[in-house]
Amino acid sequence: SLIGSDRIRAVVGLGATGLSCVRFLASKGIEFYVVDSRENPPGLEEAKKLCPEERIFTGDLGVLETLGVTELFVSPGIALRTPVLSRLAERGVAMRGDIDLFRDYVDAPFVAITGSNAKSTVTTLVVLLLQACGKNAKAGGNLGLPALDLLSPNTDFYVLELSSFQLETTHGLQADLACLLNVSEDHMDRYKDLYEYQRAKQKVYRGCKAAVCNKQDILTAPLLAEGVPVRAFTTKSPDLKEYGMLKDGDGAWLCHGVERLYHTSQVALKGSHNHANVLAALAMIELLGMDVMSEAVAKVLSEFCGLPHRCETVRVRNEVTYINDSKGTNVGATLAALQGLGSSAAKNILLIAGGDGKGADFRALAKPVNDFVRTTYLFGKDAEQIAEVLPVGAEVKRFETLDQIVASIGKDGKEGDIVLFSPACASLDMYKNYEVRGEHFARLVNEL
Ligand code: UMA
Ligand code: ADP
Repeated sequence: SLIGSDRIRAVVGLGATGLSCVRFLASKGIEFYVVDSRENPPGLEEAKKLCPEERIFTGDLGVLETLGVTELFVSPGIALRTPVLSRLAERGVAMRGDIDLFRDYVDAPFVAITGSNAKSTVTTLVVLLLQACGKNAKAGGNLGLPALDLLSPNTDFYVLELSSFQLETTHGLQADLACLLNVSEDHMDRYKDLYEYQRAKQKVYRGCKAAVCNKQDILTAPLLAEGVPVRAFTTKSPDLKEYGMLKDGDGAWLCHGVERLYHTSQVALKGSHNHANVLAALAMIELLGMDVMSEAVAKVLSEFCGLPHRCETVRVRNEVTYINDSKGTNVGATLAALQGLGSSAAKNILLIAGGDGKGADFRALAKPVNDFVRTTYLFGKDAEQIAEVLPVGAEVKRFETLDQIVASIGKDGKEGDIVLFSPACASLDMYKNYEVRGEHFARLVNEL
């Protein structure tokens, strides 16, 4: 357990996560050090109110080697490969995180959701569905509110969105329900290869009591003890117990086995990638004991049209539709957007991409660009890397800024076109975050 007085603890990092650990440990009367590599980390002032100043060290992580620490709570933004951390780990110092602490203290069932894409969308949908079913459910984690800050009495379910970084520092998560939505390359600047990244994601299933996985993505398949209930989802026709889609004369149905649950016209989220997301959420609430076919569930599905910056329609101008998918920060997300919106007959997508590629391999974009995109507009740090992999003969235009791109597209767009801003890259080379980038795009489009 945590209270062992023999341990010498340090919270590493003073962002949102570090601060939540500081608040939590202080509230339990547990002593700890705080260390951040930055001179002036965001949580410094608040931490000073909760921890004696002589226990706070900023500007360098090296001090950790002099404090005799035995247990660290490492923030997700810091790689465990950081030399001082890997030296300490080699000497047997425990590398834990806020989610490990949460797991030690949580006293209500909790759901853990991870994946390369769709985590926030599915986490939000699951919590809305549970609330509609009359449960007191709270969502957080990578979604924004740190997990420890969610803990409160009378909660029926905690629903956590977890990143691979957060999962790296968990030890036997034992979620009541675990879900790995999909695995495609992301954060390759922090991982050796896709398999190291997949291993971090797979930790979501450790010791879980029930699981949901993606039948169309073998990398999500769990290895579980016998008797642990598992539901798979697919956008094809499902086997018994699976969640999937059946197509007939009048469109497509979301199904559980042979049972038709909802027609796609009853679901506000659009695109086959989003239907997969809804199926995953339905599988999850079933395993949590909810009725998947009820008025309450139908109402949520008919109303939830997604989070901002995820394939969000910003404007239709001169019959050109402008879509903001600024949260498309990796290749997998942009692929899903192209496949979800594209038509090979029309080839009417004008794609805007580029930014910080985080070491990604962009080659998977070549085919959908060839099939669905008329012109690709590139900007940002890794624009050239994207240009290199696009099919020979593809029309590519390069710009310095998004302002120039939107101005140019305002002239290039023809009736029926879709302008898709789905960068396949992080925003950090030019923006504070993907939200600021998406708002910039929306503002430029609205000013056209
Ligand atoms: N940093 C330092 N030195 C330190 C500590 C941190 O330079 O000693 C830097 C990191 O390199 C990073 C930044 O500070 O650039 C923030 O790192 P952090 O670990 O302090 O971040 P938090 O503020 O605690 O926010 C984290 C998640 N951020 C990251 O994983 C980078 C938030 O997810 C999450 O909402 C929050 O915890 C609450 O759980 C954000 C995110 O971008 C949205 N996540 C990535 C993603 O979704 O792709 C994984
Ligand atoms: P995350 O929290 O994992 O980043 P989001 O719900 O914020 O997930 O969506 C991130 C990006 O992934 C958006 O660009 C969104 O359009 C795209 N996306 C949504 N659902 C899927 C899916 N099932 N597969 C691939 N990409 C998806």
